[in-house]
Amino acid sequence: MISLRYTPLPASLYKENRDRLAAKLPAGSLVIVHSNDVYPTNADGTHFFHQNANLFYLTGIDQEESTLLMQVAEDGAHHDILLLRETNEQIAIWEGARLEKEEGSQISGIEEVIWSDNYQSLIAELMPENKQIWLERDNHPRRLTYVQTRNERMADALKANYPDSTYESIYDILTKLRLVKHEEEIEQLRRACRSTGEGFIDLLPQVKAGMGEWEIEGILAVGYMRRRSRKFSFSPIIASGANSCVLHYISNHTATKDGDLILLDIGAEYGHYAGDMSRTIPANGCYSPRQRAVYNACLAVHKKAKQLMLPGIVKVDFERDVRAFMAIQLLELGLITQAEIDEHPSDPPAVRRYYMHGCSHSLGIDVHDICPADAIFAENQVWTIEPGIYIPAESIGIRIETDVVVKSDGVEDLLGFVPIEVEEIEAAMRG
Ligand SMILES: [Mn+2]
Repeated sequence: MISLRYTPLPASLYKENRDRLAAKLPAGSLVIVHSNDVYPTNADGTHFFHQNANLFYLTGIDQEESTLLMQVAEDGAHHDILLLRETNEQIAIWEGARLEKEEGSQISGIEEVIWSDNYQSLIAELMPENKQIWLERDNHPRRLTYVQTRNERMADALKANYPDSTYESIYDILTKLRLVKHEEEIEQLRRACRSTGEGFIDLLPQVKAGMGEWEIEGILAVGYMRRRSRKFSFSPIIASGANSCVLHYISNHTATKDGDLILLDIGAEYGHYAGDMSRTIPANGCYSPRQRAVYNACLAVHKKAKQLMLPGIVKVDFERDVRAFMAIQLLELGLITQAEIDEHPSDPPAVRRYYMHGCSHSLGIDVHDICPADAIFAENQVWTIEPGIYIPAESIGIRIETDVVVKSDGVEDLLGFVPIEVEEIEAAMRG
Protein backbone atom coordinates (compact mmCIF):
# COMPACT_ATOMS: atom_id res chain seq x y z
CA MET A 1 0.00 0.00 0.00
CA ILE A 2 0.99 3.61 -0.52
CA SER A 3 3.13 5.15 2.17
CA LEU A 4 1.87 8.56 3.28
CA ARG A 5 2.67 10.89 6.14
CA TYR A 6 -0.92 10.59 7.33
CA THR A 7 -3.49 7.82 7.72
CA PRO A 8 -5.55 7.96 4.52
CA LEU A 9 -9.31 7.49 4.36
CA PRO A 10 -10.56 4.31 2.67
CA ALA A 11 -11.40 4.04 -1.03
CA SER A 12 -14.96 3.10 -0.04
CA LEU A 13 -15.52 6.70 1.11
CA TYR A 14 -14.51 8.16 -2.26
CA LYS A 15 -16.66 5.60 -4.05
CA GLU A 16 -19.60 6.58 -1.87
CA ASN A 17 -18.98 10.26 -2.64
CA ARG A 18 -19.08 9.48 -6.38
CA ASP A 19 -22.26 7.42 -5.89
CA ARG A 20 -23.92 10.34 -4.11
CA LEU A 21 -22.93 12.76 -6.87
CA ALA A 22 -24.08 10.39 -9.65
CA ALA A 23 -27.43 9.93 -7.91
CA LYS A 24 -28.07 13.68 -8.36
CA LEU A 25 -27.32 13.72 -12.10
CA PRO A 26 -29.49 12.73 -15.08
CA ALA A 27 -28.60 9.78 -17.28
CA GLY A 28 -26.31 10.83 -20.12
CA SER A 29 -24.16 13.06 -17.90
CA LEU A 30 -20.39 13.23 -18.16
CA VAL A 31 -18.55 14.69 -15.15
CA ILE A 32 -15.04 16.04 -15.72
CA VAL A 33 -12.97 17.15 -12.72
CA HIS A 34 -9.30 18.09 -12.96
CA SER A 35 -6.62 18.47 -10.34
CA ASN A 36 -5.23 21.91 -9.59
CA ASP A 37 -2.17 23.21 -11.37
CA VAL A 38 1.25 23.34 -9.81
CA TYR A 39 1.58 27.11 -9.42
CA PRO A 40 4.89 28.82 -10.14
CA THR A 41 6.80 31.04 -7.74
CA ASN A 42 9.73 32.36 -9.82
CA ALA A 43 12.57 30.84 -11.85
CA ASP A 44 12.22 27.06 -11.49
CA GLY A 45 10.33 27.28 -8.18
CA THR A 46 6.81 26.11 -7.43
CA HIS A 47 4.36 26.52 -4.59
CA PHE A 48 3.46 23.60 -2.35
CA PHE A 49 1.00 21.58 -4.43
CA HIS A 50 -2.55 22.01 -3.17
CA GLN A 51 -5.05 19.58 -4.64
CA ASN A 52 -8.44 20.65 -5.96
CA ALA A 53 -10.78 19.93 -3.05
CA ASN A 54 -13.57 18.49 -5.20
CA LEU A 55 -11.22 16.12 -7.02
CA PHE A 56 -9.85 15.01 -3.65
CA TYR A 57 -13.38 14.55 -2.29
CA LEU A 58 -14.30 12.32 -5.23
CA THR A 59 -11.04 10.34 -5.57
CA GLY A 60 -8.62 10.84 -2.65
CA ILE A 61 -5.91 11.49 -5.25
CA ASP A 62 -3.29 14.06 -4.22
CA GLN A 63 -1.33 14.46 -7.43
CA GLU A 64 -1.02 17.03 -10.21
CA GLU A 65 -2.28 16.34 -13.76
CA SER A 66 -5.00 13.98 -12.51
CA THR A 67 -8.52 13.88 -13.95
CA LEU A 68 -11.74 12.14 -13.01
CA LEU A 69 -14.27 11.24 -15.71
CA MET A 70 -17.65 9.89 -14.63
CA GLN A 71 -20.26 8.73 -17.11
CA VAL A 72 -23.68 8.54 -15.53
CA ALA A 73 -26.33 6.12 -16.84
CA GLU A 74 -29.88 5.34 -15.65
CA ASP A 75 -30.63 5.31 -11.89
CA GLY A 76 -27.30 6.77 -10.87
CA ALA A 77 -25.22 3.91 -12.28
CA HIS A 78 -21.85 5.31 -13.29
CA HIS A 79 -18.65 4.33 -15.03
CA ASP A 80 -15.55 6.10 -13.74
CA ILE A 81 -12.12 6.60 -15.28
CA LEU A 82 -9.13 8.08 -13.49
CA LEU A 83 -6.35 9.67 -15.52
CA LEU A 84 -2.93 9.96 -13.92
CA ARG A 85 0.33 11.49 -15.08
CA GLU A 86 2.59 8.72 -16.34
CA THR A 87 5.53 8.28 -14.06
CA ASN A 88 9.06 7.75 -15.43
CA GLU A 89 12.65 7.35 -14.33
CA GLN A 90 13.45 11.08 -14.53
CA ILE A 91 10.48 12.02 -12.36
CA ALA A 92 11.40 9.24 -9.95
CA ILE A 93 14.97 10.54 -9.63
CA TRP A 94 14.14 14.24 -9.24
CA GLU A 95 10.76 14.37 -7.49
CA GLY A 96 10.02 10.83 -6.41
CA ALA A 97 7.84 8.36 -8.23
CA ARG A 98 4.26 9.27 -9.06
CA LEU A 99 1.36 6.88 -8.52
CA GLU A 100 1.28 3.66 -10.49
CA LYS A 101 -2.10 2.73 -11.98
CA GLU A 102 -2.70 0.07 -9.29
CA GLU A 103 -1.97 2.59 -6.56
CA GLY A 104 -4.39 5.10 -8.08
CA SER A 105 -6.96 2.35 -8.08
CA GLN A 106 -6.30 1.38 -4.45
CA ILE A 107 -6.67 4.97 -3.24
CA SER A 108 -9.75 5.93 -5.26
CA GLY A 109 -11.58 2.64 -5.72
CA ILE A 110 -11.69 3.36 -9.47
CA GLU A 111 -10.88 0.26 -11.48
CA GLU A 112 -10.09 1.92 -14.78
CA VAL A 113 -6.93 4.02 -14.53
CA ILE A 114 -5.14 5.29 -17.63
CA TRP A 115 -2.30 7.73 -18.31
CA SER A 116 -3.24 11.38 -18.72
CA ASP A 117 -1.74 11.72 -22.23
CA ASN A 118 -4.81 9.80 -23.41
CA TYR A 119 -7.08 12.64 -22.26
CA GLN A 120 -7.77 14.25 -25.67
CA SER A 121 -8.53 10.99 -27.49
CA LEU A 122 -10.74 9.80 -24.66
CA ILE A 123 -12.65 13.10 -24.62
CA ALA A 124 -13.14 12.87 -28.39
CA GLU A 125 -14.68 9.48 -27.85
CA LEU A 126 -16.91 10.38 -24.89
CA MET A 127 -18.22 13.84 -25.81
CA PRO A 128 -20.63 12.73 -28.56
CA GLU A 129 -21.99 9.95 -26.32
CA ASN A 130 -23.10 12.24 -23.48
CA LYS A 131 -25.85 14.84 -23.37
CA GLN A 132 -24.78 17.02 -20.45
CA ILE A 133 -21.22 17.85 -19.49
CA TRP A 134 -20.75 18.66 -15.80
CA LEU A 135 -17.64 20.69 -15.03
CA GLU A 136 -15.95 21.78 -11.85
CA ARG A 137 -16.14 25.53 -11.54
CA ASP A 138 -15.36 27.36 -8.32
CA ASN A 139 -18.27 29.74 -7.79
CA HIS A 140 -17.27 30.75 -4.28
CA PRO A 141 -18.79 34.22 -3.72
CA ARG A 142 -15.62 35.62 -2.15
CA ARG A 143 -13.16 34.01 -4.52
CA LEU A 144 -10.44 36.21 -6.06
CA THR A 145 -10.41 35.25 -9.72
CA TYR A 146 -7.14 36.67 -11.00
CA VAL A 147 -5.66 33.29 -11.93
CA GLN A 148 -7.46 30.79 -14.14
CA THR A 149 -7.59 27.30 -12.65
CA ARG A 150 -6.77 24.15 -14.56
CA ASN A 151 -10.48 23.22 -14.48
CA GLU A 152 -11.41 26.58 -16.02
CA ARG A 153 -8.70 26.36 -18.69
CA MET A 154 -9.78 22.85 -19.68
CA ALA A 155 -13.43 23.97 -19.68
CA ASP A 156 -12.65 26.83 -22.08
CA ALA A 157 -10.91 24.43 -24.46
CA LEU A 158 -13.78 21.97 -24.26
CA LYS A 159 -16.41 24.62 -24.96
CA ALA A 160 -14.39 25.88 -27.93
CA ASN A 161 -14.02 22.40 -29.41
CA TYR A 162 -17.53 21.16 -28.62
CA PRO A 163 -19.77 24.24 -28.77
CA ASP A 164 -22.97 22.23 -29.24
CA SER A 165 -22.72 20.29 -25.96
CA THR A 166 -24.64 21.42 -22.88
CA TYR A 167 -22.46 22.49 -19.96
CA GLU A 168 -23.39 22.52 -16.28
CA SER A 169 -21.46 23.03 -13.03
CA ILE A 170 -21.27 20.44 -10.24
CA TYR A 171 -20.43 23.20 -7.74
CA ASP A 172 -23.89 23.60 -6.19
CA ILE A 173 -24.42 19.84 -5.87
CA LEU A 174 -21.01 19.27 -4.31
CA THR A 175 -21.54 22.24 -2.00
CA LYS A 176 -24.56 20.49 -0.51
CA LEU A 177 -22.89 17.06 -0.40
CA ARG A 178 -19.69 18.32 1.24
CA LEU A 179 -21.63 20.20 3.93
CA VAL A 180 -22.61 16.96 5.69
CA LYS A 181 -19.59 14.93 6.77
CA HIS A 182 -19.19 11.20 6.65
CA GLU A 183 -18.08 9.57 9.93
CA GLU A 184 -14.66 8.89 8.38
CA GLU A 185 -14.26 12.53 7.45
CA ILE A 186 -15.17 13.54 10.99
CA GLU A 187 -12.44 11.19 12.23
CA GLN A 188 -9.93 12.97 9.96
CA LEU A 189 -11.12 16.35 11.27
CA ARG A 190 -10.74 14.97 14.80
CA ARG A 191 -7.08 14.16 14.00
CA ALA A 192 -6.57 17.63 12.49
CA CYS A 193 -8.03 19.17 15.65
CA ARG A 194 -5.93 16.94 17.90
CA SER A 195 -2.78 18.17 16.13
CA THR A 196 -4.05 21.76 16.24
CA GLY A 197 -4.90 21.64 19.96
CA GLU A 198 -1.97 19.57 21.23
CA GLY A 199 0.53 21.77 19.38
CA PHE A 200 -1.03 24.76 21.13
CA ILE A 201 -0.93 23.07 24.55
CA ASP A 202 2.80 22.34 24.01
CA LEU A 203 3.30 26.01 23.22
CA LEU A 204 1.58 27.55 26.27
CA PRO A 205 4.32 27.07 28.93
CA GLN A 206 6.96 28.29 26.45
CA VAL A 207 5.40 31.71 25.81
CA LYS A 208 7.19 34.62 27.47
CA ALA A 209 6.69 38.38 27.03
CA GLY A 210 9.31 39.62 24.57
CA MET A 211 9.11 36.51 22.42
CA GLY A 212 8.65 37.22 18.71
CA GLU A 213 5.36 36.33 17.09
CA TRP A 214 7.50 34.43 14.56
CA GLU A 215 8.99 32.28 17.33
CA ILE A 216 5.51 31.26 18.45
CA GLU A 217 4.69 30.39 14.83
CA GLY A 218 7.86 28.27 14.71
CA ILE A 219 7.01 26.34 17.89
CA LEU A 220 3.54 25.60 16.51
CA ALA A 221 4.99 24.44 13.17
CA VAL A 222 7.22 21.95 15.00
CA GLY A 223 4.29 20.63 17.02
CA TYR A 224 2.14 20.19 13.92
CA MET A 225 4.77 18.52 11.73
CA ARG A 226 5.68 16.17 14.58
CA ARG A 227 2.04 15.09 14.62
CA ARG A 228 2.12 14.24 10.91
CA SER A 229 0.41 17.34 9.64
CA ARG A 230 1.90 18.40 6.33
CA LYS A 231 1.46 22.10 7.05
CA PHE A 232 -0.64 24.74 8.71
CA SER A 233 -4.18 24.53 7.33
CA PHE A 234 -4.00 28.31 6.59
CA SER A 235 -1.50 31.12 7.19
CA PRO A 236 -1.37 31.30 10.99
CA ILE A 237 -2.32 34.53 12.73
CA ILE A 238 -0.06 35.29 15.71
CA ALA A 239 -1.18 38.79 16.59
CA SER A 240 0.08 40.55 19.71
CA GLY A 241 -0.97 43.93 21.13
CA ALA A 242 -2.57 46.23 18.53
CA ASN A 243 -2.11 43.53 15.85
CA SER A 244 -4.83 41.50 17.59
CA CYS A 245 -7.40 43.92 16.13
CA VAL A 246 -6.25 43.23 12.56
CA LEU A 247 -8.51 40.37 11.54
CA HIS A 248 -6.23 38.76 8.95
CA TYR A 249 -2.82 39.74 10.33
CA ILE A 250 -0.38 37.10 9.06
CA SER A 251 3.06 38.74 8.89
CA ASN A 252 3.79 37.69 12.49
CA HIS A 253 6.79 40.03 12.63
CA THR A 254 6.27 41.86 15.94
CA ALA A 255 7.95 41.15 19.27
CA THR A 256 5.38 40.62 22.03
CA LYS A 257 5.43 42.97 25.00
CA ASP A 258 4.66 42.62 28.69
CA GLY A 259 0.93 43.35 29.08
CA ASP A 260 0.03 42.38 25.50
CA LEU A 261 -2.66 39.95 24.56
CA ILE A 262 -1.68 37.49 21.84
CA LEU A 263 -4.48 36.38 19.53
CA LEU A 264 -3.66 33.07 17.87
CA ASP A 265 -5.86 31.87 14.99
CA ILE A 266 -4.15 28.66 13.97
CA GLY A 267 -4.78 25.26 12.51
CA ALA A 268 -3.00 22.10 11.45
CA GLU A 269 -4.15 20.19 8.42
CA TYR A 270 -4.23 16.43 8.64
CA GLY A 271 -4.79 14.17 5.66
CA HIS A 272 -6.19 17.12 3.65
CA TYR A 273 -8.69 18.12 6.38
CA ALA A 274 -8.39 21.40 8.25
CA GLY A 275 -8.32 22.27 11.93
CA ASP A 276 -9.16 25.90 12.82
CA MET A 277 -8.79 27.24 16.35
CA SER A 278 -8.42 30.62 18.02
CA ARG A 279 -7.29 31.38 21.53
CA THR A 280 -6.22 34.69 23.03
CA ILE A 281 -3.55 34.52 25.71
CA PRO A 282 -1.65 37.05 27.86
CA ALA A 283 2.03 37.43 26.81
CA ASN A 284 3.15 37.55 30.45
CA GLY A 285 0.93 34.68 31.56
CA CYS A 286 -1.61 36.76 33.45
CA TYR A 287 -4.65 38.66 32.08
CA SER A 288 -5.17 42.22 33.36
CA PRO A 289 -8.60 42.86 34.95
CA ARG A 290 -9.86 44.63 31.80
CA GLN A 291 -8.48 41.91 29.50
CA ARG A 292 -10.14 39.29 31.68
CA ALA A 293 -13.49 41.12 31.54
CA VAL A 294 -13.44 41.38 27.74
CA TYR A 295 -12.22 37.79 27.45
CA ASN A 296 -15.03 36.47 29.62
CA ALA A 297 -17.60 38.50 27.67
CA CYS A 298 -16.37 36.89 24.45
CA LEU A 299 -16.32 33.47 26.13
CA ALA A 300 -19.94 33.93 27.25
CA VAL A 301 -20.92 34.56 23.62
CA HIS A 302 -18.87 31.54 22.54
CA LYS A 303 -20.70 29.30 25.02
CA LYS A 304 -24.09 30.74 24.07
CA ALA A 305 -23.38 30.11 20.36
CA LYS A 306 -22.52 26.48 21.14
CA GLN A 307 -25.95 26.09 22.77
CA LEU A 308 -27.73 27.77 19.85
CA MET A 309 -26.26 25.46 17.22
CA LEU A 310 -28.94 22.80 16.85
CA PRO A 311 -30.27 20.80 13.89
CA GLY A 312 -32.99 22.67 12.03
CA ILE A 313 -31.72 26.15 12.92
CA VAL A 314 -31.14 28.40 9.91
CA LYS A 315 -27.53 29.62 9.82
CA VAL A 316 -28.37 33.30 9.19
CA ASP A 317 -30.87 33.31 12.09
CA PHE A 318 -28.19 31.79 14.33
CA GLU A 319 -25.73 34.53 13.34
CA ARG A 320 -28.30 37.23 14.17
CA ASP A 321 -29.07 35.64 17.56
CA VAL A 322 -25.36 35.49 18.36
CA ARG A 323 -25.04 39.19 17.54
CA ALA A 324 -28.03 39.99 19.76
CA PHE A 325 -26.37 38.16 22.66
CA MET A 326 -23.09 39.89 21.89
CA ALA A 327 -24.92 43.25 22.19
CA ILE A 328 -25.71 42.52 25.85
CA GLN A 329 -22.05 41.72 26.54
CA LEU A 330 -20.83 44.87 24.78
CA LEU A 331 -23.33 46.92 26.79
CA GLU A 332 -22.00 45.48 30.05
CA LEU A 333 -18.44 46.29 28.95
CA GLY A 334 -19.51 49.90 28.37
CA LEU A 335 -18.74 49.74 24.67
CA ILE A 336 -22.25 50.37 23.33
CA THR A 337 -25.32 52.04 24.85
CA GLN A 338 -28.83 50.83 25.66
CA ALA A 339 -30.14 53.45 23.20
CA GLU A 340 -28.08 51.80 20.44
CA ILE A 341 -29.61 48.42 21.29
CA ASP A 342 -33.14 49.84 21.43
CA GLU A 343 -32.68 51.18 17.89
CA HIS A 344 -32.90 47.64 16.52
CA PRO A 345 -33.02 45.14 19.43
CA SER A 346 -32.98 41.91 17.37
CA ASP A 347 -29.80 42.94 15.51
CA PRO A 348 -28.21 46.17 16.81
CA PRO A 349 -25.92 47.68 14.13
CA ALA A 350 -23.58 49.03 16.85
CA VAL A 351 -22.40 45.46 17.53
CA ARG A 352 -20.49 45.47 14.25
CA ARG A 353 -18.15 48.20 15.51
CA TYR A 354 -16.56 45.60 17.81
CA TYR A 355 -17.55 42.26 16.21
CA MET A 356 -17.41 42.60 12.45
CA HIS A 357 -17.20 39.00 11.22
CA GLY A 358 -19.46 35.96 11.31
CA CYS A 359 -19.52 33.44 14.14
CA SER A 360 -19.35 30.24 12.11
CA HIS A 361 -18.17 28.77 8.84
CA SER A 362 -18.27 25.22 7.57
CA LEU A 363 -15.03 23.26 8.00
CA GLY A 364 -13.72 20.29 6.06
CA ILE A 365 -11.21 19.79 3.26
CA ASP A 366 -11.11 23.57 2.95
CA VAL A 367 -10.78 25.77 6.02
CA HIS A 368 -13.69 27.82 4.74
CA ASP A 369 -15.41 24.77 3.34
CA ILE A 370 -17.84 25.39 0.48
CA CYS A 371 -21.32 25.86 1.87
CA PRO A 372 -24.70 27.10 0.60
CA ALA A 373 -25.67 30.63 1.65
CA ASP A 374 -29.02 29.34 2.98
CA ALA A 375 -27.51 26.52 5.07
CA ILE A 376 -29.58 24.96 7.83
CA PHE A 377 -27.73 23.17 10.64
CA ALA A 378 -28.02 19.40 10.46
CA GLU A 379 -26.39 16.39 12.09
CA ASN A 380 -22.80 15.66 11.07
CA GLN A 381 -22.07 19.07 9.71
CA VAL A 382 -18.84 20.54 11.08
CA TRP A 383 -18.72 24.25 11.93
CA THR A 384 -16.43 26.67 13.66
CA ILE A 385 -17.70 28.82 16.52
CA GLU A 386 -15.62 31.98 16.71
CA PRO A 387 -17.03 35.18 18.18
CA GLY A 388 -14.58 38.02 18.67
CA ILE A 389 -14.39 41.43 20.33
CA TYR A 390 -11.97 44.01 18.91
CA ILE A 391 -11.22 47.30 20.68
CA PRO A 392 -8.36 49.04 18.80
CA ALA A 393 -8.33 51.98 21.26
CA GLU A 394 -7.33 49.53 24.01
CA SER A 395 -5.16 47.20 21.86
CA ILE A 396 -7.51 44.41 22.90
CA GLY A 397 -8.54 41.92 20.23
CA ILE A 398 -10.04 38.64 21.38
CA ARG A 399 -11.29 35.70 19.37
CA ILE A 400 -12.21 32.33 20.89
CA GLU A 401 -12.76 29.63 18.30
CA THR A 402 -13.53 25.96 18.38
CA ASP A 403 -14.67 23.36 15.83
CA VAL A 404 -17.84 21.36 16.47
CA VAL A 405 -19.84 18.52 14.98
CA VAL A 406 -23.60 19.14 15.01
CA LYS A 407 -25.40 16.31 16.81
CA SER A 408 -29.11 15.73 17.40
CA ASP A 409 -29.00 17.11 20.95
CA GLY A 410 -26.14 19.62 20.78
CA VAL A 411 -22.59 19.78 19.50
CA GLU A 412 -19.47 17.66 19.91
CA ASP A 413 -16.49 19.96 20.50
CA LEU A 414 -13.46 18.62 18.59
CA LEU A 415 -11.21 21.00 20.54
CA GLY A 416 -12.89 20.45 23.91
CA PHE A 417 -9.60 19.29 25.45
CA VAL A 418 -7.88 22.65 24.87
CA PRO A 419 -7.75 25.20 27.74
CA ILE A 420 -10.33 27.93 27.22
CA GLU A 421 -11.14 29.41 30.66
CA VAL A 422 -8.91 32.25 31.91
CA GLU A 423 -7.74 30.15 34.88
CA GLU A 424 -6.99 27.12 32.65
CA ILE A 425 -4.89 29.19 30.26
CA GLU A 426 -2.99 30.95 33.06
CA ALA A 427 -2.30 27.60 34.76
CA ALA A 428 -1.10 26.01 31.51
CA MET A 429 1.20 28.98 30.88
CA ARG A 430 2.75 28.59 34.34
CA GLY A 431 3.60 25.05 33.25
MN1 LIG B 1 -12.21 30.05 11.42
